[in-house]
Amino acid sequence: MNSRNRTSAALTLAVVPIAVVMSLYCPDGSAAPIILNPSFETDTFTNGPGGTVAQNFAISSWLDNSAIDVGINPFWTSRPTNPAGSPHADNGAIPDGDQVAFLRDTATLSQSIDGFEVGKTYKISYFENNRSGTHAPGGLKVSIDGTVIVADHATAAVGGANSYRFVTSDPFTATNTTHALTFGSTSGADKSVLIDNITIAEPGLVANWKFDETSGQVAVDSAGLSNGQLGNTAGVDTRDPTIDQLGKFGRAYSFDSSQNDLVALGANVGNFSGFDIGSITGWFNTNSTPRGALLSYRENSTNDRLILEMDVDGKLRFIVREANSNQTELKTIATFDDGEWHHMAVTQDGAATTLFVDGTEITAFDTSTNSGAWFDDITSANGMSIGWEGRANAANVPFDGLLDDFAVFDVVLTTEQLSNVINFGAENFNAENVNIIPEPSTLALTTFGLLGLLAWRRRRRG
Ligand SMILES: [Ca+2]
Ligand SMILES: [Ca+2]
Ligand SMILES: [Ca+2]
Repeated sequence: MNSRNRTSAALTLAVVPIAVVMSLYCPDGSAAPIILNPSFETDTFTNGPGGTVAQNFAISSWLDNSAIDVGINPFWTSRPTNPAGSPHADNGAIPDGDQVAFLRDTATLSQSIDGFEVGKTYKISYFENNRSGTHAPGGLKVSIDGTVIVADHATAAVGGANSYRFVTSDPFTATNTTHALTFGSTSGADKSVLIDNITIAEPGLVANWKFDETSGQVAVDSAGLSNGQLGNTAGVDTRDPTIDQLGKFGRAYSFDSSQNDLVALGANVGNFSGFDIGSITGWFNTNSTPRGALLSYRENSTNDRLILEMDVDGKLRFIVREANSNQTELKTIATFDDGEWHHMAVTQDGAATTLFVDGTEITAFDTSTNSGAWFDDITSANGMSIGWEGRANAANVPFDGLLDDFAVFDVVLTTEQLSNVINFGAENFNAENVNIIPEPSTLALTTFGLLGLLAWRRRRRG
């Protein structure tokens, strides 16, 4: 090896440590306040109908204003195998774990939550339902330090084994590091409201599938509640994507179109159905192009859908189709089936859709119908997946290649936020302190300089 070749080898080596150091130095961007016992799973009540201190004891980490009108259902003779009774939570599928909390008449349930960052904006999400029959509808409001963030509203029973309703609060700005979150039932007269699975988040990032798993069957949503399932079943099956692949950030999933690989998200449709603005982002890498869906949100029995896909000609396409008509269809002229990582982003501000590839706004299209349609325009949506389309008349539309760091936002990303998503990952979209990260060029010089010094020493020794 002559000295010129040695130099280029060192330069190639220098690239690898940069990626490693970058991931170590990436700011988290989410100093998260923590809600304790958020799903009411800590305690096991054995006395019915499940009230707190009059029948059992206080709910761990929560304060209430009543010994009997607040509690947990079901109560048990032997948890989790033998519920002795569940008179309050008498309908609906429990959203998370085995138990929910109930509030009756005009009860309150509060927790002082620590870890807020002053000046930063947050929102609360939770699931709600109501006792059935004459006990419905109840009323419920949610407040932070007395300021209402979910207005007083009726809480009808969902009935049967239906899902509880997913509720997201108005955003609020922290004025202290600690704030009191209070749920209050408002209807009185033996109306029981049911709540479960309370989460707190900075508004913006609704779902983030980082595809960093190295085992299991769950594509974890690290930002929200929309965990996905690998393949067609909860067990190992032929449609599971191959996980633990080298990704753009950490690991990635590899999708085999010949097996119709997918991440199934159908159980989470309700977490997206209300959005009329927002953004979708993700990385893809393909060099084999059957027509392949990146993200599909749809009505299974029709062709109505919101979809991001690679078309047969290697061009990226975004469609919102409702009432059997393409409300929006943006298809690039450029092709992206070159076996390289590309970043795609779609934003929707309520009037029009904007498509970005690798951070650059696409302005020239093969097709450019642009109505401003979004998730909420797909009525009766009941299917969702990554890597596969799944609508009624599609020949499967399976994606072939690698996908990484998919995310859905309920805000229109600013130029700076999109830049953060591309450079630091979707979870860091709000990163403000990115300048603490060493500049890649500086790192490259430092690393190259170190390797060059080592090479020089080796040469000296040799
Ligand atoms: Ca629970
Ligand atoms: Ca599976
Ligand atoms: Ca990843």
